[in-house]
Amino acid sequence: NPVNVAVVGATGAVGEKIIKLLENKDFPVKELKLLSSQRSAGKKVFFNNQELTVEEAKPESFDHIDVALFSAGGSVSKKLAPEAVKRGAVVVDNTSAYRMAEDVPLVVPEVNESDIQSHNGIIANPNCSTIQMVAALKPIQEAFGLSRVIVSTYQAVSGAGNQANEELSNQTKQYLNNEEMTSELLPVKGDEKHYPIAFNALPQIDVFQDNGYTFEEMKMINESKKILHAQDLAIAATCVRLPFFTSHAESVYVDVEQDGLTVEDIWDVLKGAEGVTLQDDPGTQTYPTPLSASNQEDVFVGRVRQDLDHDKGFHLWVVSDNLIKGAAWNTIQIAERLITNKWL
Ligand code: 11C
Repeated sequence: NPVNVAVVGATGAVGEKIIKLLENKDFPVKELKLLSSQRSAGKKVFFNNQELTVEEAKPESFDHIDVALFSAGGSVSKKLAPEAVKRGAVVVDNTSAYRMAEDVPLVVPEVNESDIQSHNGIIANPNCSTIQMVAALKPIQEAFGLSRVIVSTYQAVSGAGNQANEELSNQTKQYLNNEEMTSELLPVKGDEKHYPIAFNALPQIDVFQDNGYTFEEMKMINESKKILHAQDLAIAATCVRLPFFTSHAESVYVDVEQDGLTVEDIWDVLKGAEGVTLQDDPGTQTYPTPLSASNQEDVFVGRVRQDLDHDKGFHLWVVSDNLIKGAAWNTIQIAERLITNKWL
């Protein structure tokens, strides 16, 4: 049965993708309500050839809403998600506001779909760099066991939003015109220092924590353990921003528990995994890149190699569109499964 859907953050980088996917995937929408901050209210957006006006998100906006998809930042979710739940909606939240809360399932449907059913009104969508990594890790964990993961990321600028994309465009032009680059946003809006991203690499995504890791790195660590139901998994992350617009890439090292495996064994389980596409053939220079993965729904894996010094160690290259599988598509998948499994 069609449901009433609200999109909160409808004019943001992720909100725009969510609206496109609701349309392209024939999601069973009875009525669609587009919500935003006061600043963006009044904007017009087309949905199924119908012009809709974006409204300012308020508690009353959620009256009669069945499913509310939030991606307007943590503070908006903290304030309004409980209001939506109070009014009978189920919230799929794309921010970090509720991810680590014990009574909130954190879900990548290909990995832990059944966790959805224990929701109390809110289901959290993981961080983009976490989603693609656990999608690739799950089939390996299930088949062979996992004891350790070390990941280094190569992340797209769009993870920091539309304004960050503009900053990269402007700085690129400035650099090529021999002008001084203006840096006002990256690595983190509101942090003390800003560095150019164009022609650069920034080893800081989100703010530093007391332990010397960034919040993005700790998100990858803590969220992965929760999604994989693996509190004892040893896992470390280094997150780096690079100057391209879309799709995150990750170099992932894993230690498996089972002895005697080969690259073919890892290939076999990845080939059969839902939502994962293996693109791995050194002979034909076949591997995924941020450009080839952009605008696709899957998580792409290539460059699978056995560690040269450690038989149980394997290296993988994992790439996916950070705004699609990393955000909008994962959100829509959660909402779809809420409906098809009657878990609303
Ligand atoms: C980035 N991963 O690339 C971040 C964006 O917790 O949902 C996603 C932030 C989040 O900057």
